[in-house]
Amino acid sequence: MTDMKMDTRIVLALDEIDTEKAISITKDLVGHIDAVKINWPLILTAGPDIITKLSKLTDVICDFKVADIPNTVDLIVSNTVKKGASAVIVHAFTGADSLRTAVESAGDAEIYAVTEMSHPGGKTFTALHAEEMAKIGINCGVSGFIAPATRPDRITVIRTIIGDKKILSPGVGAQGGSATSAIKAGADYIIVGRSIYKANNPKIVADTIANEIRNVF
Ligand code: NUP
Repeated sequence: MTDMKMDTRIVLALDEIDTEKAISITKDLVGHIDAVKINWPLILTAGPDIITKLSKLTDVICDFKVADIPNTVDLIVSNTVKKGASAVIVHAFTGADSLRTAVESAGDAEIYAVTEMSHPGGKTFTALHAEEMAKIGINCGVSGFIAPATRPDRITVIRTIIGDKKILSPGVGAQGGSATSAIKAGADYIIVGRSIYKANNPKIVADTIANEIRNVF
């Protein structure tokens, strides 16, 4: 993949499950976001060909949080990339063999590994091992990491471990995190879902967040 755009630094979490709406929101937001991230809800309603459709409009990150043995990881990642995904999100707790397989199977596409999840439950297990997961991700050659905008101090910790690899931070808006705090803490991109796709005017919300981010630099 050619490197993902870094213009607005917004990745839209497109968990809208009405297929037509999902496509029209994406069309409307091209130029106002850098990529869309899709997750199981939209795949389950629209079918996996939605990856290909959306990939004609923008970069598509498939948030499949793959967590499996290497053979299954290979089957999932390679077929997701074949459909047109630019990047796939995987869990890191599966260990080095599964992570390495994800990176190899992705080819030119990118793999982003989850360090610590953004919801309160993310503190129970993932937060305790986030630094180790970041280190193992680096050793296995992942391109970036998912770290929580809801706990910006944790983004800063992950940044010290991963150097200039990417950090994408979910949890802005609906989960209470702020775009400015996440970017200031060291995130490269913020991932925003409901606050944008459920808004009456998604473009205005996206542009407001993009301006907020521009003011940080
Ligand atoms: O730790 C994570 N937190 C999180 O919210 C890892 C994720 N991948 N996500 C995803 O980001 C979540 O599944 C959803 O698709 C998006 C956040 O959406 P929203 O809370 O902005 O609506």
